[in-house]
Order: sequence, then structure tokens, then C-alpha cells
Amino acid sequence: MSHGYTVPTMHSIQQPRDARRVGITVALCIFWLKVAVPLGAQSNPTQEQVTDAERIEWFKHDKFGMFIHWGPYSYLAGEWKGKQIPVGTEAEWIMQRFNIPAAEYREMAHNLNPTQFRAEEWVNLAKSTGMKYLAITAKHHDGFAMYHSQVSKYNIVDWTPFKRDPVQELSEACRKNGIRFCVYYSHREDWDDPDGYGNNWDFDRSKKNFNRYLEEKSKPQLRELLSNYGPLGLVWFDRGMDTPEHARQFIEIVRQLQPRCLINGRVGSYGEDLMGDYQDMNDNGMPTGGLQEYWETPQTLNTTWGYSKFDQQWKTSGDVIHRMVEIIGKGGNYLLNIGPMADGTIPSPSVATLRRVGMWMQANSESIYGTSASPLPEQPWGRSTVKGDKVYLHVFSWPGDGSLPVPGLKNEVIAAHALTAPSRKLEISLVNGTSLIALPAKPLDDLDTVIVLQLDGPPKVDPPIVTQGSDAPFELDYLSAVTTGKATKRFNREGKFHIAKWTNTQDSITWHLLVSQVGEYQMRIRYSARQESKDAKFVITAGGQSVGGTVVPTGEGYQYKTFDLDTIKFSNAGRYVVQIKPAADYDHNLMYFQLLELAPVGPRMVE
Ligand code: H79
Repeated sequence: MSHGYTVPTMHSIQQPRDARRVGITVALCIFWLKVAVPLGAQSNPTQEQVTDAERIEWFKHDKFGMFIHWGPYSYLAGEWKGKQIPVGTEAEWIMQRFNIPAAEYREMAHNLNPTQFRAEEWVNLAKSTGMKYLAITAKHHDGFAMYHSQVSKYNIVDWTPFKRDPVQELSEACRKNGIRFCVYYSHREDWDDPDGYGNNWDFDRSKKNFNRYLEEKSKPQLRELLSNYGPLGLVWFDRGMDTPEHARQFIEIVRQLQPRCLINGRVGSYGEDLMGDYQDMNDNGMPTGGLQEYWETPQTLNTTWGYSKFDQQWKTSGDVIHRMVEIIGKGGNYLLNIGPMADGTIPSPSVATLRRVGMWMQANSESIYGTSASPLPEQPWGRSTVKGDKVYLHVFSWPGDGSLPVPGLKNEVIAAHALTAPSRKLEISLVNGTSLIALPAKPLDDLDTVIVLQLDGPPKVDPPIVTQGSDAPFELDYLSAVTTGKATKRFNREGKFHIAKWTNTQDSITWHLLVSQVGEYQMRIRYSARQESKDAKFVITAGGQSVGGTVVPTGEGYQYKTFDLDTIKFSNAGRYVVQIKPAADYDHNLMYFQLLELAPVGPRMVE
């Protein structure tokens, strides 16, 4: 292995930049488009047909996965020439944060030599934690391949003394142990490639030929990963893509080579339409609930993805279990990251935490796998998950009086028991519509004791009723809204929530209000809207009144603004229904709705 810096092989075989830009790029584009079976790819002769629902079935069942961030940045461990990545930010971004020249970073990468790496041990840790899928950074933004790539010598086999392929070893260990093997691939960002996104300190942004990067590195490497490591559970893309068209090309490659492989939403441009099979929340994003497309949230165990020797801000096992239940109880998947050290050792606090989570999972995983979002709201004592006619109550804080209140369930509760003590039936009483479960004196697990409720059918609850504080406005947000038609609760690129996809009069959003202050209310609406929505009309109905409005574009992306509307009057105290819908049928989204506020105006009476 040469330790002197050599021009990257991939680049060195290429002609001078100018020639490369014109001729070779075009030729290669055509080559890839026509041949499309590079580098030992197995084509998909049967062209197996898989429906979207079939493809995502395992993912919705399995819920919990292991994310692994591992690369040359792990060797730096958050430090470059005495400068530190501040704790709380991502150590795998070190090359970008300190504008490390690609040539120096490449030199450094020769040092990666994970002699302590044992694929079987990593996979066993995932398995014993109850994780069902495992996704490793095959290439992060720094451009270094953690597998044996033929596309670029800048990979762990050809570039380091290690000379082994960890992606290969992990894929085999996963298969042996029944874990779905998945890869993370940063398809847009590449700080090593002169034409990739992100490195503007070495490479002149205006001279970049992004298409060359896509055709000569990103797509060929993706094809390698899909061709050489057996069936993949999913490809986890990151940072989005510059255009939907480019994103579609990546989707097409995955579909063609592995029709069963899932694609996460970050393959796309974070635009209006979901691209790929499911949405990823923001990094470390916590859900507020109510989302209507399937989603996952990637999360760290401390505050970095790649290993940092400085970051000791570890989540506890309790944090992890509570987050997991919160996420799964709101309808998503939990992808929890470890950042192994450069030598292949997993930091011991991570291992200790995961072991405790694994103990809990061993006894309680019935309340996790195969469950779905719970219609029960958050409770002061914990959260819940649902499977068929069962509700799993996850009790994080044990009630002092030994009585667990479960308000709002419209079903009959037939029986109750702790998940780990099924033979001991718990008494159930009903007081003013609230079921009270008589608990044992002490929790059976300090972190989360699961109580199973057997119901007379799938759980049913009334739609939430929005109440008002004295003089405070009603806040009608996406979460308490009931949607019909195509109106969909989603999150945007910045992780902000809104309602989108409503185009015609059948697509409405509705709230139930309990009015206690009689009188006039000023309505204010908060939304973001694209130019296409200019002058679209909407109508708000409440208490027999009807108020119209016209959409005003708010600029590119998601710039939420608040607009005053007319007033409405609630003449009597009591229940009201408020609804918003498009006033006509459009061929575009009405608006990205966030909030309707009803603020009391003038003198009024409290009844
Ligand atoms: O792989 C992990 C992150 O590196 C990656 N996604 C997860 C799964 C990621 N890609 N982009 N981002 C995260 C957005 C990150 C922005 C930041 Fe920064 C990096 C904030 C702090 C460091 C950029 C550089 C903005 C400030 C400095």
C-alpha cells in the first residue's frame, strides 16, 4: 500500500478535465443507459413484480433497526490537527467542518485498519438488542467506500492495510442470523469527487459536472452494492437529490436490480410527493403523531453519528426504550445508530445500553413487533402500542395509588395483565368513561412495564375535542384535525408538520371544538403555498357560517405565514365542528396548512 499521496486512480485514468467533460461523459452516459448491467450485476430476468404494500410489509412489522456510521472519520474521532468537533454536532462531518483538503483526507484514510472488527459480534449485538435490520454506511459524504468497489480505488480494500470488505462480512453475518442487511449510500454528496456535491473548498463549484459524478461514481457504486451483497432490505439514501428526475433514476436502478429492496424518502428532493417507499424524519426527529405516510426516524445514541472521542452524552437505556415506544406508538420505525471506533470496537457505553434494551425486548417485544400506531393520546404515565384487539400500555412512571387510568377508550376492556405475568389477571373498573386498571404494587420493569388490555375489538376513541383556555385562542392544528379524501398529514424537509395533498372539494380537514366563551372570533390561518396555488379558493365552515379565503403564495420551499381572515361567531356554548376544504377542484395542492387560530375578539360572555 502506497502511503505517498497519489492522484486518485479513478481520476488518473481519465483524460484532462476538458476532454472528459465533453466526450467521455456523454459516452459513459450512453453506455450506462444502454448496458446497465455493470460489474458483475445479476440482472433481474424474471422482472419480479412486487407491490408497494408487499415490499414494505417486513419493515412495518420489524420496527427497530441498527444504523452504523463507520468510515475514515471514525479514525479522526472528532479531532483534526488539534481542533475539535464540538460535542453536539456530527463528527462524520469533520472533513467539511474543517475544510480538510481532499488530498490530506485521502492520506489520512490510509490509516484505517479495523483489526478488532468482527462482523458476527456486531450482528449479534443488533440481534440481542431486538433489532431486525442493520444499515451500514457503504459510502458517507466523505466519498470513501467501506466496501470493495471497482469504481474507485478509494475504498477500504484497495486503500487500507485492512484489505477486507466489511460490507461483505456484515452481509453474510446478517444473513446467517436472520437480520435484514441494508446499506446507507450518500448518493449526492461527495467531498472527494471534484464533481460531487459539498466540497467547494477544493473544487470550484461553477466548474462541477454533477452528471459526471452521478454517471461515473454514484450510480455505478449503487449498482455494485445491489449486485454483489445478496438481497438488501433497503438502501438508505441521504441529503436528497437535486432534481426529481435524478432521484427517479436512482429509484429505477434499485427497482431494476432488486425489486424487493426498500428505498427511503431521502432519495428524492424532499418535495411535495414522497419518492421512495417511506419517509425519514429529520435526523433525531421525534414524531408528534398522526402522520399518514409510513416513516422512520434515524437517531443517535449520543449526539454524533460517526465516532467522537469527546462525546459522552449518552442516552440511557430508559431513554432508548421510551423513545422506541413513543416512535412505534405513533406509527413509525426506530433506526438507532452506533458509531464504532476506527479499530472496529463498539464504544462500551453503547454496548451496555443496548444490552439492557435487549433484556427488555426479550421479555416485551410482543408489544413492539407487528404493532401499529395507537389511537390513544399520550398519557401522563406513558404511551401505548396496538395489535389487533390488544392495546399495550407502556407504563414509564408507576402510579403511586396503584390505579392506572385509561381515558377515552370506547371499547369494553375484557381483561388486563402485565405482559410478563400473563396468569395474574388485573382488575378493571370503569369510572366516568375512564377504565381503571389495578396494578401490582411495584413495576415489573423499572423502565417500562407493559400492561396488555384485551378489548372487544380494535381500539376506538372519539376524535379529539379541542378546548379553550380563558381568553386564549383555539389552536386548530394538523394533529387534532381529522382528514378526509387526499388531505394528508406530512412533514417537510425541515421536519415541520403540515397538511398537504388536498386538491378538491372532497379533501377536507375537520376539528371538533368545545366552545365555552360565546362571541366573535377572529380567524387566522397559517400556511405555506407555492406559486401554483395563487388565487386558489378555500372555504371554512363553522356553526352554520361559511367564510371564504384566497391562497397567497408565500415563496419557494416552505415559508409558513399567518393571514387574517374574517371573523365568525359562536352564539352558544357547546360542541362545534370546524372544517376547511378547497372551494373548487384544482390540479395542485391547495396549501401546506399548519394552523387555524380562532381568537376571541371584543366583549364576550363566559357561560
Ligand atoms: O449520516 C448522518 C448525518 O451525517 C447525515 N444524516 C445522518 C443520518 C446528515 N447529512 N446532512 N445532515 C446530516 C445535515 C447536517 C448538517 C450539519 Fe453541519 C452538520 C449540522 C452540523 C454539522 C453543516 C455543517 C451545517 C453546519 C455544519
